[in-house]
Parts: sequence; structure tokens; C-alpha cells
Amino acid sequence: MATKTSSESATSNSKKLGNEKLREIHSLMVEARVLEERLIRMNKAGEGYFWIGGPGEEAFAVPLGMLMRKGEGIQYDYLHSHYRGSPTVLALGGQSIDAIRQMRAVATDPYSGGRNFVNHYAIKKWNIVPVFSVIEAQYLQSIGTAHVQREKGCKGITIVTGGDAGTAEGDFASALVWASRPAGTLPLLMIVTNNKYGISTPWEGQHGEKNVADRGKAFGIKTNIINGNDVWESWEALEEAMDYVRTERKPFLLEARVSRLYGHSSASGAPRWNEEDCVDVFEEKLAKAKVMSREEMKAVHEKMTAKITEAYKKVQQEPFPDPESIYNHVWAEENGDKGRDSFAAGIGIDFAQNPPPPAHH
Ligand SMILES: Cc1ncc(C[n+]2csc(CCOP(=O)(O)OP(=O)(O)O)c2C)c(N)n1
Ligand SMILES: [Mg+2]
Repeated sequence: MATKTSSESATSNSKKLGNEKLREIHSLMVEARVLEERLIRMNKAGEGYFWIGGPGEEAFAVPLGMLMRKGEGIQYDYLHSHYRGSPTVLALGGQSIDAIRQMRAVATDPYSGGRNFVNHYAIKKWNIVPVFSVIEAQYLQSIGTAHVQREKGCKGITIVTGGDAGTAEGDFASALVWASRPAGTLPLLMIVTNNKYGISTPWEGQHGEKNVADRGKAFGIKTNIINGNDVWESWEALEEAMDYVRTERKPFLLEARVSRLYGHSSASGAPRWNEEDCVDVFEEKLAKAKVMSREEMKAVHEKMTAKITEAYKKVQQEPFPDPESIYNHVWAEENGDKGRDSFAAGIGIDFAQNPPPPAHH
């Protein structure tokens, strides 16, 4: 049997996904990358205290956003994302300017009003649950929305993403148990993007198991391990896993091997690493399959660079939060200040006597 050349398999793959869809994926991947590179530069220039984000996960994270059933409430999919999900948020329709706002911590940041790290999204109208910095706790939180979706017989599913090192946390192990109980299996797609590092600690010294996904097998959970740097492989694996969870109402554990192109975060200096770049890989295949010419790709990069630069300049003119807003959104809206005041009374604090500190900007 003749083996396919990489050009031939790129062509057959492209047919399956369709040229228009491939161009859309390319555009989103480039926008996500240009955005993250701008965020890194902002941090290095002192415009934002900390950077962490998703460059290297685009080939997997863009298809994830495109394939989700987007909307608000339990009939739609929930996303409990980790802090590398910016390509997914863009693919769902999120605006890159909002990430720049959160980076600069301005009041116009719609996710946290300028109060949280960058790439800590929260978009209620699309079921994007607030991202938090405590790693892997999102796996346990995801049990909650998946449980409600199971109880109510919904079409919606719950999707949770996290890193490889975090799977050492008990929260991940508990999520495997809760998702797979035979008396109440959950419609939960558990995703681990494995970049083989937890900050500066390499995978090899920390994991007795060969693959994270293998841990699902002990619980009867369906699993798959894929090359998350490949758009087609990611798309197909996600489609299959989502279909399974949606129709069977059972969990699926998907491990995507990805690159970490700028190290862990600004805490490690965010230098460019010499790892496989999924945008380069994708462009090579698109060119070979004649889906896009190199000139067309260059035009996409230029367009996105101009878009992000314009957004960055706009954000520079936007105000920082009023110090008085420091306690906003800490309590559920219906409790408002009463929630704050009864909490304060409980611990013996009078907020009127302890106003927020003055602004330092
Ligand atoms: C509960 C908890 N422990 C430790 C940390 C510090 N911390 C932040 S990111 C990180 C490593 C995460 O590695 P991994 O899960 O592989 O995700 P990656 O950053 O590689 O995508 C650690 C230990 C934290 N944020 N929360
Ligand atoms: Mg990792």
C-alpha cells in the first residue's frame, strides 16, 4: 500500500474541514497569537503586573471554542477554563481588546473591572465560568454544572480544561470519581492540555503514569490522547468527544499534547522557547494544500497586528478603577452591600471605618 505524502494527507484533511472553515481557524489562531505577544510586551514594558496565557495551544483551543454549543444556561455548554484559554474565548466571539483591558487592569475590563490577572475571563452570557488562579479547582467546580445538566436532562454539556502538573491535585482525582459514579455519570468533557511542564518542573520526574488520560480508564471513563498542535486532529477528537458526552451523557477524558511557546508566565521571564509552533505547522499544511497562499497568510498577520495595536492604543486612554469599587462583585448581586455588611458584622469589621485605600496610579 502506497503511503500518503504529507501534501496529499493535508489535501484530504482540508476537504473534510472545508476551506472557509480552515481560513476562519487560521484567522482566529493568528489573532490569538498576536494578542498574546502584545500582552507579553505590555508586561515587559510595565503595563500590567503579570502575564500568563495561551500561546502554543491555538491549534487545539480554537477548534474547542468553535465546536461549543454557545449560550447562557444549562441547555448550553459550560466552560470551566484554565488561564491558557484565550484562543477558545476568541473563537467563541470574545474581543481581544478585553484581554488587553484586563492586562492593563483598567475599569473597562469586562471580566473583573481591572481587578484580576490577565486571561482570567468570565462571560456569563456564554457560560464561561470565572477563571481562577488556584489551579485544578475548576475540575471540581465543573462537577456542579455537569450535575445540574444531568439532573435536568439537558442537551448542554460541561467542559473543563487544565494543565498536566495540576492533575497531581486531589481536585482532579475527585473529579474522576464524581464524573464516573455508575449511579450518576456526568456529561463532562475533561480536558488536560499537557505541555510537559508545571512552571519549571518537567513532567518526567513527577508522573508514574505514562499518560494523564490513562487515569480515566480505571474509572471506566472513555479517553483519547492527541497531538494538540495539529488542527485537524484536534477538531476530529473534540468533535468525537463532544458527541459522545452530549449523546451518552457520560464523561470523557481528552489529553492534548501541546507546546508552551513563551514558558510558564512572566514569572519565568516569558522568553520564546524552541518548541513546535502550531501556527507554523498549520500554515505549512495550508500552503501545501493550496487553501491559502503565503501572501494571504501575511495579510492576515498584518490585519491582526493592526487590529491589536489599535485596541492597545485605545485601552491606554481608558481609566483605572475607582478605589471605591474594590468591594464590588464580591457578593452575589441580590445580597449586594447587605452581603458585605452582614459578613463584616460577623467578623467584627465596620466597612465604613475601613474605606478602601487611595489609588496609586
Ligand atoms: C493550588 C495551587 N497550587 C499551586 C499554584 C501555583 N501554580 C500556578 S501554575 C502552576 C503549574 C501549573 O502547571 P500545569 O497544571 O501543567 O499547567 P500549565 O501552566 O503548564 O499550563 C502552579 C504550581 C496554584 N496557582 N494553585
Ligand atoms: Mg503544564
